[in-house]
Amino acid sequence: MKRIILSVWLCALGGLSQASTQPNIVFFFTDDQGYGDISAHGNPILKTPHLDRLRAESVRFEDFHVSPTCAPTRAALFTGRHEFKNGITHTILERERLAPKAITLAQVLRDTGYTTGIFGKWHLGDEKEYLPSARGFDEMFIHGGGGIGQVFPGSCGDAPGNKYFDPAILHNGKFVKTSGYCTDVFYRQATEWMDTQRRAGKPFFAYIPTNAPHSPYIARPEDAALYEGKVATPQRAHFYGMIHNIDENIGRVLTKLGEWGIEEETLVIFMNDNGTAAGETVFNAGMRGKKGSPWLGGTRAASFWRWPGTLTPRETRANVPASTAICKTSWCKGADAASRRGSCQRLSLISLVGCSVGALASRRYSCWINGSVRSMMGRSADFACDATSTYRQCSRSMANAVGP
Ligand SMILES: [Ca+2]
Repeated sequence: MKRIILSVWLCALGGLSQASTQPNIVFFFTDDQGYGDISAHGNPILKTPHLDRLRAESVRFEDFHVSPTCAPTRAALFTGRHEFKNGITHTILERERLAPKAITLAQVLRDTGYTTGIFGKWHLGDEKEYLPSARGFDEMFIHGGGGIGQVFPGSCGDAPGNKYFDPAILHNGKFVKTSGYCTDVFYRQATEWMDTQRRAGKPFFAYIPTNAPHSPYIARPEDAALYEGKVATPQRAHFYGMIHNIDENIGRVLTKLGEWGIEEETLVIFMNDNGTAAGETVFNAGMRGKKGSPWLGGTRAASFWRWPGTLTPRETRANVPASTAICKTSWCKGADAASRRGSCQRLSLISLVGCSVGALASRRYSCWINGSVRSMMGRSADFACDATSTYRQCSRSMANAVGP
Protein backbone atom coordinates (compact mmCIF):
# COMPACT_ATOMS: atom_id res chain seq x y z
CA MET A 1 0.00 0.00 0.00
CA LYS A 2 2.82 2.37 0.78
CA ARG A 3 4.06 1.82 -2.70
CA ILE A 4 0.59 2.49 -4.08
CA ILE A 5 0.29 5.76 -2.23
CA LEU A 6 3.71 7.00 -3.12
CA SER A 7 3.84 5.67 -6.63
CA VAL A 8 0.97 7.97 -7.48
CA TRP A 9 3.12 10.81 -6.34
CA LEU A 10 5.93 9.51 -8.43
CA CYS A 11 3.69 9.48 -11.48
CA ALA A 12 2.65 13.03 -10.77
CA LEU A 13 6.27 14.01 -10.45
CA GLY A 14 6.91 12.43 -13.81
CA GLY A 15 9.78 10.54 -15.29
CA LEU A 16 10.78 8.71 -12.15
CA SER A 17 11.92 5.18 -11.73
CA GLN A 18 9.80 2.66 -9.91
CA ALA A 19 10.38 3.03 -6.22
CA SER A 20 12.32 0.11 -4.86
CA THR A 21 11.57 0.75 -1.23
CA GLN A 22 8.60 1.53 0.92
CA PRO A 23 9.75 4.57 2.81
CA ASN A 24 9.28 6.11 6.16
CA ILE A 25 7.71 9.56 5.91
CA VAL A 26 9.03 12.52 7.88
CA PHE A 27 6.80 15.56 7.42
CA PHE A 28 8.16 18.92 8.62
CA PHE A 29 5.36 21.50 8.74
CA THR A 30 5.76 25.06 9.96
CA ASP A 31 3.19 27.61 11.07
CA ASP A 32 3.07 31.07 9.48
CA GLN A 33 6.49 30.82 7.88
CA GLY A 34 6.04 32.14 4.36
CA TYR A 35 7.62 31.17 1.08
CA GLY A 36 9.93 34.16 1.38
CA ASP A 37 11.10 33.19 4.86
CA ILE A 38 13.74 30.83 3.48
CA SER A 39 17.15 32.09 2.44
CA ALA A 40 17.30 29.95 -0.71
CA HIS A 41 14.20 31.82 -1.90
CA GLY A 42 16.12 35.07 -1.87
CA ASN A 43 15.65 36.39 1.63
CA PRO A 44 18.56 38.79 2.12
CA ILE A 45 18.60 38.63 5.92
CA LEU A 46 17.30 35.31 7.16
CA LYS A 47 19.68 32.36 6.97
CA THR A 48 18.26 28.84 6.73
CA PRO A 49 21.16 26.61 5.66
CA HIS A 50 19.50 23.32 6.53
CA LEU A 51 16.27 24.16 4.73
CA ASP A 52 18.37 25.33 1.81
CA ARG A 53 20.15 21.99 1.75
CA LEU A 54 16.88 20.08 1.95
CA ARG A 55 15.50 22.18 -0.88
CA ALA A 56 18.55 21.51 -3.04
CA GLU A 57 18.18 17.78 -2.48
CA SER A 58 14.44 17.74 -3.21
CA VAL A 59 11.88 17.91 -5.90
CA ARG A 60 10.48 21.33 -5.10
CA PHE A 61 7.26 22.80 -6.38
CA GLU A 62 7.58 26.49 -7.05
CA ASP A 63 3.90 27.26 -7.62
CA PHE A 64 2.38 25.26 -4.79
CA HIS A 65 -0.65 26.60 -2.99
CA VAL A 66 -2.28 26.02 0.36
CA SER A 67 -5.15 27.73 2.13
CA PRO A 68 -4.57 31.18 3.65
CA THR A 69 -4.73 30.05 7.29
CA CYS A 70 -3.86 27.21 9.64
CA ALA A 71 -6.73 24.79 10.26
CA PRO A 72 -8.11 24.88 6.69
CA THR A 73 -4.77 23.86 5.22
CA ARG A 74 -4.36 21.09 7.79
CA ALA A 75 -7.86 19.78 7.13
CA ALA A 76 -7.18 19.63 3.42
CA LEU A 77 -3.79 18.03 3.85
CA PHE A 78 -5.06 15.25 6.04
CA THR A 79 -8.16 14.35 4.09
CA GLY A 80 -7.61 15.30 0.48
CA ARG A 81 -10.90 17.18 0.65
CA HIS A 82 -11.43 20.89 0.57
CA GLU A 83 -11.71 22.30 4.08
CA PHE A 84 -15.32 23.37 3.61
CA LYS A 85 -16.15 19.72 2.91
CA ASN A 86 -14.61 18.90 6.27
CA GLY A 87 -16.61 21.44 8.26
CA ILE A 88 -13.64 23.78 8.60
CA THR A 89 -14.48 27.43 8.02
CA HIS A 90 -12.21 29.14 10.54
CA THR A 91 -9.41 28.54 12.98
CA ILE A 92 -11.36 29.08 16.22
CA LEU A 93 -14.86 29.05 17.73
CA GLU A 94 -15.53 25.36 17.03
CA ARG A 95 -15.04 25.95 13.32
CA GLU A 96 -11.63 24.30 13.38
CA ARG A 97 -12.92 20.82 14.23
CA LEU A 98 -12.41 18.21 11.54
CA ALA A 99 -15.65 16.44 10.64
CA PRO A 100 -15.81 13.14 12.53
CA LYS A 101 -16.59 11.17 9.38
CA ALA A 102 -13.53 12.45 7.55
CA ILE A 103 -10.86 9.83 7.00
CA THR A 104 -7.36 11.10 7.58
CA LEU A 105 -4.05 10.34 5.96
CA ALA A 106 -2.84 8.99 9.30
CA GLN A 107 -5.69 6.48 9.38
CA VAL A 108 -4.94 5.32 5.88
CA LEU A 109 -1.24 4.95 6.59
CA ARG A 110 -1.84 3.12 9.83
CA ASP A 111 -4.24 0.75 8.09
CA THR A 112 -1.46 -0.09 5.68
CA GLY A 113 1.17 -0.93 8.26
CA TYR A 114 2.71 2.35 9.30
CA THR A 115 3.09 3.48 12.87
CA THR A 116 2.07 7.10 13.09
CA GLY A 117 3.10 9.96 15.34
CA ILE A 118 2.33 13.67 15.68
CA PHE A 119 4.60 16.06 17.54
CA GLY A 120 3.40 19.66 17.79
CA LYS A 121 0.31 21.45 16.56
CA TRP A 122 -2.83 19.58 15.49
CA HIS A 123 -5.44 22.38 15.40
CA LEU A 124 -8.29 20.27 14.08
CA GLY A 125 -10.22 19.92 17.33
CA ASP A 126 -9.36 19.60 21.00
CA GLU A 127 -12.21 17.43 22.26
CA LYS A 128 -11.45 13.77 22.76
CA GLU A 129 -13.15 12.53 19.60
CA TYR A 130 -11.32 15.12 17.50
CA LEU A 131 -7.83 14.62 18.84
CA PRO A 132 -5.11 12.93 16.76
CA SER A 133 -5.42 9.85 18.96
CA ALA A 134 -8.89 9.39 17.50
CA ARG A 135 -7.85 10.29 13.95
CA GLY A 136 -5.20 7.73 13.13
CA PHE A 137 -2.19 8.59 15.25
CA ASP A 138 -0.60 5.95 17.47
CA GLU A 139 1.58 8.51 19.22
CA MET A 140 0.26 11.94 20.21
CA PHE A 141 2.45 14.67 21.66
CA ILE A 142 0.69 17.99 21.08
CA HIS A 143 -0.36 21.35 22.43
CA GLY A 144 -3.97 22.47 22.16
CA GLY A 145 -5.71 25.18 20.14
CA GLY A 146 -3.82 26.98 17.41
CA GLY A 147 -0.79 27.76 19.54
CA ILE A 148 0.80 27.23 22.92
CA GLY A 149 -1.22 29.09 25.53
CA GLN A 150 -4.08 29.96 23.17
CA VAL A 151 -7.55 29.77 24.69
CA PHE A 152 -10.76 30.74 22.90
CA PRO A 153 -14.46 30.59 23.75
CA GLY A 154 -15.65 27.09 23.09
CA SER A 155 -13.49 24.02 23.04
CA CYS A 156 -10.51 25.35 21.07
CA GLY A 157 -7.72 25.87 23.53
CA ASP A 158 -4.44 24.87 25.08
CA ALA A 159 -3.64 24.52 28.77
CA PRO A 160 -4.32 28.03 30.16
CA GLY A 161 -1.14 29.93 30.83
CA ASN A 162 1.02 27.49 28.91
CA LYS A 163 4.39 28.88 27.79
CA TYR A 164 6.91 28.33 25.00
CA PHE A 165 9.55 27.37 27.52
CA ASP A 166 9.02 24.15 29.51
CA PRO A 167 5.50 23.75 28.08
CA ALA A 168 2.90 21.30 29.33
CA ILE A 169 2.24 18.89 26.47
CA LEU A 170 -0.63 16.46 25.93
CA HIS A 171 1.11 13.09 25.56
CA ASN A 172 -1.20 10.21 24.71
CA GLY A 173 -4.03 11.67 26.75
CA LYS A 174 -2.15 13.09 29.72
CA PHE A 175 -0.50 16.45 30.15
CA VAL A 176 3.20 16.14 30.94
CA LYS A 177 5.65 18.81 31.95
CA THR A 178 8.54 19.19 29.55
CA SER A 179 11.88 20.95 29.65
CA GLY A 180 13.22 23.35 27.07
CA TYR A 181 12.00 25.51 24.21
CA CYS A 182 8.81 24.30 22.49
CA THR A 183 10.28 23.55 19.05
CA ASP A 184 13.24 21.76 20.62
CA VAL A 185 10.81 19.74 22.76
CA PHE A 186 8.75 18.61 19.77
CA TYR A 187 11.74 17.70 17.63
CA ARG A 188 13.49 15.90 20.48
CA GLN A 189 10.43 13.80 21.20
CA ALA A 190 9.90 13.06 17.50
CA THR A 191 13.52 12.03 17.03
CA GLU A 192 13.44 9.65 19.99
CA TRP A 193 10.21 8.15 18.69
CA MET A 194 11.60 7.71 15.18
CA ASP A 195 14.66 6.00 16.63
CA THR A 196 12.46 3.55 18.51
CA GLN A 197 10.36 2.77 15.42
CA ARG A 198 13.29 2.27 13.11
CA ARG A 199 14.98 -0.04 15.64
CA ALA A 200 11.77 -2.05 15.70
CA GLY A 201 11.81 -2.18 11.91
CA LYS A 202 8.43 -0.51 11.57
CA PRO A 203 7.81 2.00 8.79
CA PHE A 204 6.85 5.26 10.42
CA PHE A 205 5.02 8.44 9.61
CA ALA A 206 6.45 11.25 11.75
CA TYR A 207 4.40 14.42 11.46
CA ILE A 208 6.20 17.37 13.07
CA PRO A 209 4.01 20.49 12.82
CA THR A 210 5.53 23.16 15.03
CA ASN A 211 3.57 26.04 16.52
CA ALA A 212 6.58 28.18 15.55
CA PRO A 213 6.98 30.69 14.07
CA HIS A 214 3.34 31.63 14.77
CA SER A 215 2.76 34.57 17.12
CA PRO A 216 3.41 35.44 19.87
CA TYR A 217 6.94 35.82 18.61
CA ILE A 218 9.11 34.44 21.37
CA ALA A 219 12.40 32.90 20.31
CA ARG A 220 15.23 31.63 22.41
CA PRO A 221 17.23 34.76 23.34
CA GLU A 222 20.32 33.54 21.49
CA ASP A 223 18.29 32.95 18.32
CA ALA A 224 16.56 36.34 18.43
CA ALA A 225 19.94 37.98 19.00
CA LEU A 226 21.07 36.82 15.56
CA TYR A 227 18.60 39.23 13.96
CA GLU A 228 18.34 42.10 16.42
CA GLY A 229 19.37 45.28 14.66
CA LYS A 230 18.98 43.65 11.24
CA VAL A 231 15.19 44.05 11.11
CA ALA A 232 12.96 46.92 12.12
CA THR A 233 11.31 45.50 15.22
CA PRO A 234 12.09 43.09 18.05
CA GLN A 235 9.08 41.04 16.99
CA ARG A 236 10.58 40.38 13.58
CA ALA A 237 13.91 39.48 15.16
CA HIS A 238 12.10 36.89 17.25
CA PHE A 239 10.12 35.67 14.22
CA TYR A 240 13.36 35.05 12.36
CA GLY A 241 14.95 33.62 15.48
CA MET A 242 12.11 31.08 15.72
CA ILE A 243 12.73 30.06 12.11
CA HIS A 244 16.47 29.80 12.79
CA ASN A 245 15.69 27.37 15.58
CA ILE A 246 13.39 25.31 13.33
CA ASP A 247 16.12 25.21 10.72
CA GLU A 248 18.63 23.87 13.22
CA ASN A 249 16.20 21.19 14.37
CA ILE A 250 15.53 20.13 10.78
CA GLY A 251 19.29 19.88 10.29
CA ARG A 252 19.59 17.62 13.32
CA VAL A 253 16.91 15.26 12.02
CA LEU A 254 18.53 15.11 8.58
CA THR A 255 21.83 14.26 10.27
CA LYS A 256 20.16 11.53 12.30
CA LEU A 257 18.61 9.97 9.21
CA GLY A 258 22.11 9.76 7.77
CA GLU A 259 23.61 8.32 10.94
CA TRP A 260 20.85 5.73 11.09
CA GLY A 261 21.52 4.80 7.47
CA ILE A 262 17.90 5.22 6.43
CA GLU A 263 18.09 8.22 4.12
CA GLU A 264 17.16 6.18 1.06
CA GLU A 265 14.31 4.57 2.96
CA THR A 266 12.81 7.85 4.05
CA LEU A 267 10.73 10.42 2.22
CA VAL A 268 11.24 13.82 3.82
CA ILE A 269 8.67 16.53 3.13
CA PHE A 270 8.79 20.18 4.10
CA MET A 271 5.88 22.58 3.78
CA ASN A 272 4.56 25.73 5.39
CA ASP A 273 0.86 26.11 6.14
CA ASN A 274 0.09 29.58 4.77
CA GLY A 275 1.71 32.86 3.77
CA THR A 276 4.09 34.70 6.03
CA ALA A 277 2.78 36.44 9.11
CA ALA A 278 5.67 38.72 10.07
CA GLY A 279 8.10 38.59 7.17
CA GLU A 280 6.06 40.41 4.52
CA THR A 281 7.75 43.78 4.87
CA VAL A 282 11.23 42.30 5.04
CA PHE A 283 11.11 39.93 2.07
CA ASN A 284 8.07 38.45 0.33
CA ALA A 285 9.62 37.10 -2.89
CA GLY A 286 7.93 39.86 -4.87
CA MET A 287 4.47 38.70 -3.93
CA ARG A 288 1.46 40.65 -2.75
CA GLY A 289 -0.28 39.75 0.46
CA LYS A 290 0.38 37.61 3.48
CA LYS A 291 -1.31 35.09 5.74
CA GLY A 292 -5.08 35.37 5.59
CA SER A 293 -5.25 36.93 2.15
CA PRO A 294 -6.20 35.35 -1.18
CA TRP A 295 -3.24 36.97 -2.87
CA LEU A 296 -0.23 35.01 -3.97
CA GLY A 297 1.60 35.92 -0.77
CA GLY A 298 -1.20 34.35 1.26
CA THR A 299 -1.35 30.96 -0.39
CA ARG A 300 1.92 30.18 -2.12
CA ALA A 301 3.98 27.76 -0.06
CA ALA A 302 7.28 25.96 -0.13
CA SER A 303 7.02 22.28 -0.99
CA PHE A 304 10.15 20.14 -0.80
CA TRP A 305 10.10 16.36 -1.32
CA ARG A 306 13.35 14.47 -0.72
CA TRP A 307 13.79 10.78 -1.27
CA PRO A 308 17.43 10.02 -2.14
CA GLY A 309 17.87 7.43 -4.83
CA THR A 310 14.27 7.66 -5.95
CA LEU A 311 13.36 11.29 -6.51
CA THR A 312 15.77 13.25 -8.67
CA PRO A 313 16.23 16.73 -7.17
CA ARG A 314 14.84 19.37 -9.45
CA GLU A 315 12.55 22.35 -9.62
CA THR A 316 9.21 22.55 -11.30
CA ARG A 317 7.06 25.59 -11.85
CA ALA A 318 4.06 23.55 -12.85
CA ASN A 319 0.87 25.06 -11.50
CA VAL A 320 0.35 22.38 -8.93
CA PRO A 321 -2.95 23.17 -7.25
CA ALA A 322 -3.50 23.58 -3.56
CA SER A 323 -2.67 20.93 -1.05
CA THR A 324 -6.14 19.52 -1.42
CA ALA A 325 -5.25 18.57 -4.94
CA ILE A 326 -1.90 17.20 -3.94
CA CYS A 327 -3.47 14.95 -1.39
CA LYS A 328 -6.25 14.06 -3.71
CA THR A 329 -3.92 12.85 -6.38
CA SER A 330 -1.70 11.03 -3.97
CA TRP A 331 -2.86 10.09 -0.54
CA CYS A 332 -6.54 9.70 -1.30
CA LYS A 333 -5.75 7.56 -4.27
CA GLY A 334 -4.22 5.31 -1.70
CA ALA A 335 -7.40 5.60 0.27
CA ASP A 336 -9.32 4.39 -2.75
CA ALA A 337 -7.17 1.31 -2.84
CA ALA A 338 -7.95 0.78 0.80
CA SER A 339 -11.64 0.65 -0.07
CA ARG A 340 -12.25 4.04 1.43
CA ARG A 341 -13.63 5.62 -1.68
CA GLY A 342 -16.41 7.32 0.18
CA SER A 343 -13.96 9.18 2.34
CA CYS A 344 -12.45 11.16 -0.45
CA GLN A 345 -14.13 13.85 -2.40
CA ARG A 346 -14.29 12.62 -5.96
CA LEU A 347 -13.06 15.40 -8.14
CA SER A 348 -11.79 15.22 -11.64
CA LEU A 349 -8.35 15.97 -10.29
CA ILE A 350 -8.09 12.25 -9.78
CA SER A 351 -7.87 12.09 -13.52
CA LEU A 352 -4.63 13.99 -13.32
CA VAL A 353 -2.95 11.04 -11.69
CA GLY A 354 -0.37 9.83 -14.09
CA CYS A 355 -0.17 13.16 -15.88
CA SER A 356 3.28 14.50 -16.47
CA VAL A 357 4.22 17.76 -14.84
CA GLY A 358 3.83 19.42 -18.21
CA ALA A 359 0.33 18.09 -18.56
CA LEU A 360 -0.51 19.32 -15.10
CA ALA A 361 0.66 22.76 -16.08
CA SER A 362 -1.26 22.82 -19.32
CA ARG A 363 -4.50 21.78 -17.69
CA ARG A 364 -4.13 24.40 -15.00
CA TYR A 365 -7.32 24.56 -12.98
CA SER A 366 -9.80 23.91 -15.71
CA CYS A 367 -11.14 20.86 -13.92
CA TRP A 368 -11.10 22.33 -10.46
CA ILE A 369 -14.79 22.38 -9.68
CA ASN A 370 -14.23 24.21 -6.44
CA GLY A 371 -12.72 27.12 -8.32
CA SER A 372 -14.99 29.55 -6.58
CA VAL A 373 -13.17 29.07 -3.32
CA ARG A 374 -11.59 32.39 -2.61
CA SER A 375 -8.04 31.15 -2.37
CA MET A 376 -8.33 29.83 -5.87
CA MET A 377 -10.15 32.72 -7.47
CA GLY A 378 -8.03 34.69 -9.84
CA ARG A 379 -5.73 31.78 -10.43
CA SER A 380 -8.45 29.76 -12.09
CA ALA A 381 -8.68 30.24 -15.82
CA ASP A 382 -12.41 29.79 -15.50
CA PHE A 383 -12.89 32.57 -13.00
CA ALA A 384 -10.19 35.15 -13.47
CA CYS A 385 -11.57 36.33 -16.83
CA ASP A 386 -14.48 38.01 -15.09
CA ALA A 387 -13.64 41.69 -15.09
CA THR A 388 -15.78 42.21 -12.03
CA SER A 389 -14.11 39.50 -10.00
CA THR A 390 -12.90 40.75 -6.66
CA TYR A 391 -9.74 38.76 -7.14
CA ARG A 392 -9.17 39.40 -10.83
CA GLN A 393 -5.77 40.90 -10.11
CA CYS A 394 -4.53 37.90 -8.24
CA SER A 395 -1.68 36.38 -10.13
CA ARG A 396 -2.72 33.50 -12.33
CA SER A 397 0.84 32.49 -12.82
CA MET A 398 4.25 33.35 -11.54
CA ALA A 399 4.40 36.32 -13.88
CA ASN A 400 3.97 38.82 -11.08
CA ALA A 401 6.47 37.20 -8.80
CA VAL A 402 9.98 38.46 -9.12
CA GLY A 403 11.45 35.99 -6.69
CA PRO A 404 13.19 32.84 -7.84
CA1 LIG B 1 -0.61 29.17 10.11
